[in-house]
Amino acid sequence: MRKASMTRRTAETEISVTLDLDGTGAYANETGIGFFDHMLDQLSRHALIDLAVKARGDLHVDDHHTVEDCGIVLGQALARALGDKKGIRRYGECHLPMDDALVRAALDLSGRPWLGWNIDMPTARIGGFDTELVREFFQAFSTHGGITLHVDCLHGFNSHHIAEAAFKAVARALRMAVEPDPRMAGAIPSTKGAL
Ligand SMILES: [Mn+2]
Repeated sequence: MRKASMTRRTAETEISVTLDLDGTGAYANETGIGFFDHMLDQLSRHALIDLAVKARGDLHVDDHHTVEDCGIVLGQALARALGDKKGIRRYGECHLPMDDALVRAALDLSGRPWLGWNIDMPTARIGGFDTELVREFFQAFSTHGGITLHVDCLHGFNSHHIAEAAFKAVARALRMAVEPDPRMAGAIPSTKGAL
């Protein structure tokens, strides 16, 4: 059962995440930040991971703590649901076009956190959403999920499209990486014998 539920409470945020890696892409994300919910919905739908993120954060300060902490808990939940990673593909990649935007994501469920981030947002905001929080989210997610993650924007001039293409690209790469590989026959996909 590749599922996990996690809750994290600090003075700044209270976040709960429930996910099922073998889901259908059903989602119920309520963070209090409309654009961020829209991005989490994309992550779920295009990774085919069932996902419910519930957050109550200090949005009167700004969205930063809530977005970052959702990345932390989502990463932790992913790592827990993956368990020993037996029989998975481990690597995933995707070139994701969305109108003017073309974003490439490549990832390794290595247990070694790394974020290579090559995205310049043309605007500081998407509606009321601070565009630099997209990177903050993936930094927290890759760190706490133990993911080597590279995300590069190859083209694009619309911030909404670039951000959404980034979430969808990571989602598709994640779908590939967490998928059981029948040829692995339940083995851990590493010559070290552990990931
Ligand atoms: Mn959109």
